[in-house]
Amino acid sequence: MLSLFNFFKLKKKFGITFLVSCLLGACSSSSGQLDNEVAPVELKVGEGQNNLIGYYESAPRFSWKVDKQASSKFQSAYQIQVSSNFDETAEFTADLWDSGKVTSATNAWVRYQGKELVSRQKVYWRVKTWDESDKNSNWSEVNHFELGLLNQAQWQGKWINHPDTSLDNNPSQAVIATPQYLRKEFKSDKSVQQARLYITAKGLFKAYINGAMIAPEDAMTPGWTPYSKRIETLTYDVTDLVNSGQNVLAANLAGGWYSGRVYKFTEREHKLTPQLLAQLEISYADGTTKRIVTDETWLSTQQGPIRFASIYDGEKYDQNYEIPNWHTTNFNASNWTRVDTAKLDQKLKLTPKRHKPIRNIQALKPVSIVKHTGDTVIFDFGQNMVGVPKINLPAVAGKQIKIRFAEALHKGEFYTDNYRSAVSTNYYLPSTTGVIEYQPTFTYHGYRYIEISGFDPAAQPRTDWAQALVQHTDFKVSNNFKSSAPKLNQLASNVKWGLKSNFYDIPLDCPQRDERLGWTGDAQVFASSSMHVADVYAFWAAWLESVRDDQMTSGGIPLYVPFVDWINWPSSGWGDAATIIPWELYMLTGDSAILADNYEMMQGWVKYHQSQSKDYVSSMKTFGDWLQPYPDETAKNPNRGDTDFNLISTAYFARSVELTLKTAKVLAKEQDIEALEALYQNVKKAFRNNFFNADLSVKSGHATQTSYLLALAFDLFDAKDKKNAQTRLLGLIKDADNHLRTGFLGTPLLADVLQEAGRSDLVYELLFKESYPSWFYSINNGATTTWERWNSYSLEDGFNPQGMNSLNHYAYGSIAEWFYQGILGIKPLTPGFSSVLIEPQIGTKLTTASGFYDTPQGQIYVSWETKGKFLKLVVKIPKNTQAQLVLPKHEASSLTLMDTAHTKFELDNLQAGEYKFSMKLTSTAK
Ligand code: RAM
Repeated sequence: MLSLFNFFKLKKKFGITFLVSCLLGACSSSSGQLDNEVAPVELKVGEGQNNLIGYYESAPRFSWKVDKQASSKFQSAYQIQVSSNFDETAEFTADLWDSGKVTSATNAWVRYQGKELVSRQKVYWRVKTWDESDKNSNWSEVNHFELGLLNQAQWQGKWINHPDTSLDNNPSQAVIATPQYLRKEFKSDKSVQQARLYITAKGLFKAYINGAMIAPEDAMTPGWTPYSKRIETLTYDVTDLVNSGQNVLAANLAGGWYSGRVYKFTEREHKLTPQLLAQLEISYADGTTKRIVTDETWLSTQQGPIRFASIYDGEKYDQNYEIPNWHTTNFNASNWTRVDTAKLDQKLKLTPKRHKPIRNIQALKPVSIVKHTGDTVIFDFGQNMVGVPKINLPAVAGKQIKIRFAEALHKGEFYTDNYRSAVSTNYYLPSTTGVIEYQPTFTYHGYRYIEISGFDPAAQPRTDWAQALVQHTDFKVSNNFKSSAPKLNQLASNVKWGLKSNFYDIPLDCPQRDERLGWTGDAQVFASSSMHVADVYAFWAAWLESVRDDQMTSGGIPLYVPFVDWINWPSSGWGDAATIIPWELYMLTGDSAILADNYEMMQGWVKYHQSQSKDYVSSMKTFGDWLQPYPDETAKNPNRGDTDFNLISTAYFARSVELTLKTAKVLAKEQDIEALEALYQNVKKAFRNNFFNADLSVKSGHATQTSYLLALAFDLFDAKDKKNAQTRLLGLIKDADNHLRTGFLGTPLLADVLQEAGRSDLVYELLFKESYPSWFYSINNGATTTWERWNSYSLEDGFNPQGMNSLNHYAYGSIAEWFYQGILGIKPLTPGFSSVLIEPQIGTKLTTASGFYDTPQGQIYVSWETKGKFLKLVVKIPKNTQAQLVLPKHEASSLTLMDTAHTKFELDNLQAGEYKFSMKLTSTAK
């Protein structure tokens, strides 16, 4: 048999590949014949959507995958065809675009180049590919999407609201905070072919046609964008809801983020008028159309059962105010009031929602009843999470039911201090005695426990009285990491719950207290980890559009986006989200559109950095290494940690310039490259000389782990200084008894920097530390999510007395990236993982680890198991991917692949297939 080594030496890319893989036992075709019947699969548009209506992009990007079943390994060409109609029985006609055969291995983010697509347009597309031997596949199945209303010009209606809430009528804040009920009757006599509802609100809406709630699982639509600049619109297929004859289009409307308390952080007031905008378009079989829009003919009332709604404070529901059938034709609305209207503001962009809305994703049952006294009961859901409760329990007429929330109990007591001023309480006033069912509509809560009081005291509480409807932006969360260590698995779960809890239309810092804002720093440190755990590319791309909307003319990026008037100065490490997130998304997806869309913002942020610096040293204001443990308590604001602020700001200045430079190169912005390159070198030099002495000791302030982590992670020292910097960092960790001493900015850098220094063993040690400050410390104290502080809570001492103390903050979940890129060792070598490095970090703390990462080409799977010094490793590579495998140090003679002994491997060109290795390690911990 030819040795594997010789096969790999044959560098001719295609042709030989198939043979090599068969030898490795990984080929799928037993006959050795290439099977080209298999068509491309998983067709997606934009950032990963399929078969959707209300799409936002007029020049979409197309992505697909080579099917696992295909016997080929690589794609060598593709052809995309796009049509304006589709009939399964007829030939596919590519009347919009036919790319023709394009020689390219690219299988993702291919930009549409056909005829202009317009609002409402239906688009059908399919793709076929050619493999390494130029054999073509079948055509894929046809995927379709339909565009939403792309701009204001297509909106015929007006904003409407109950007149009492119009600012001209000087409404009280209570009036503004009272949800509105809106309705419009209309006739539809002909046979309906299709009906679409385009709808949005300044505030939050829930829509109905003929009494049927549209998309009952959607929550808090349209979501949160910088409302004065851009509001997202939803498109619903309501074809089946329109009746022949009389119909009613109706909606509830509340202030939400638009006019609720979030608007003015420090004030409770509801100050702006919530308004609805809707357009129902019915197409009839005879080719005619009908349009129902929000206008002065709509009727309204504020005398409905939802008496009050606020994101922070909760909802009040009064059954006495229920209006049976208000959203059906079986209703007399003669005492309702005509709405006020307002014309569309041409400067306000109305754009189709870019990603799926928040939805009720799962329902949790209480795991126990913690306490029951009289008419009060506390349920424990066993998991800190976000959403609304759904209650079903016996009530007594006139006796108010109160529902409170808490993230934790302390010594059996319900703890709400850390919600600060957020009242986060729901009230339900029953009008009749009997079982009531209720779930709030226009608020949400971050909690693990609920306390319900005021139920029928004669009844014995049961766990089926309450469910927790878990809400987050609808995306897939993967179950993709497992190890032999239960606490590590718990940490992986905590990170996921932290993500689910705070990816609530936008990335929030926390979901429970009177804050819940899109803090840019938190987002910056967690974005990459989140991409490993969930399908959140669309989520991030959409939020970045809001960041662009909110960028200041100075180039400054607000501390949180959407911006609300509270703290108004840009911070280094926070505003750098503008450069770091686009770049990281690009590395993980390979989609250069995310760079093109954000390049101007990146440049603006670099300019802002420049404006805050002198001689390339930045003195931009900063929150510093936020919440670093054991800070110098004598400092002005110990929450900002001990690392020199200018050191931090200059390090981020360099980082942002570097990423903008890299982006300029990818986008071939030749005119910018030279200046950015020069700027980068100057900032780097200034960083080295201003903050570090010749021997690399820190010049001023404290020498912290983070000062060296920033320098090493951002590659700000010359090669000759690197070793010394690593030694100093290791020394500081040792001085801390091998504990981390890092806050929000330093923590996400730890694992990579230590791995690069050859000290993955130390990453494991930090990861497995049980004592404060560490991840497992929180788990030992009952954490089911990641906390804001390393010491937010302890079983013994209870809550950290600091006011700012959330038990559901995702920032420290940034460590999760290392589960995939370190423990499993899956790292992109090229943007989008078409070329990938697999270098698992085997550690003695674990005996098994397994998981996967979903790349645009398919799933990369790694699993390993140690028994003493023996290691078994399984690697699965998807199609159209080339992997470079770096094995841990092992005895050469012990190595087997597919149970066959081999002495020599060249593993830098593994291609699609499954590979099983075993070996005897020379040392078990790297
Ligand atoms: C807190 C937020 C956030 C952090 C800022 C600096 O109020 O919760 O996590 O980024 O402060």
